[in-house]
Amino acid sequence: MRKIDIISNQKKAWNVILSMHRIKVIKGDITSIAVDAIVNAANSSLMGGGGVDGAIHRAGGPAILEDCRKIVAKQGGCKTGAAVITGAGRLPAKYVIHTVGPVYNSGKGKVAELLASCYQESLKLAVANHCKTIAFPSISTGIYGYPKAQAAVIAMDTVKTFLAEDHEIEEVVFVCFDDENYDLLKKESG
Ligand code: AR6
Repeated sequence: MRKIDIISNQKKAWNVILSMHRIKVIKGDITSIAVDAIVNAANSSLMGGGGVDGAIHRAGGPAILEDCRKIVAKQGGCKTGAAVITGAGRLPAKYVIHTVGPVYNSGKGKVAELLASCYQESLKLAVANHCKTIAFPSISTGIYGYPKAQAAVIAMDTVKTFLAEDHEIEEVVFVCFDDENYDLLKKESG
């Protein structure tokens, strides 16, 4: 290996270590978190649902659904692995980024890549909208049935890799609703 490649690999490893300090794992309700953007685990209709999606629309009020309707009118919903952004209504956050996780065992596409894409696309949209802080729920690990341990590895690896390349985002918060996700993400964050 050339010396320049060794230095470049060392720099990458160092950036990954530094990115760990910009990641926080907490237990709680994402609707109460005051960050620039919270992420919603939505469905492709963008018309609301159960789980964290229902909680965000209930707490944020009708303004979020109004923004979602405008997006649907323009582009007809949101594909699995993609993300869109709306206002946050009455929530303490400034924006809601709606992403659609894969249904585990749906047989449609590569679920791991689609789940990673949810985190990547949400982070890209946050940067494009000048967000410095962003909070994620554990996408796909509820109604969509993704095994929590596998989802935690994908979530953490994807965020660490993104942060190592990006220097705009100052903090990523994983907001876990249950003990199992909290323990898994805490383990992966170290
Ligand atoms: N704050 C943080 N996390 C939460 C909250 C909350 N208030 N409520 C639930 N969770 P899910 P999915 C956690 O089912 O699996 C909806 O109907 C929950 O414990 O909300 O991606 C959509 O419209 C779990 O770990 O999302 C879709 O149809 C995680 O959030 C479908 O569910 C994700 O669980 C999406 O399913």
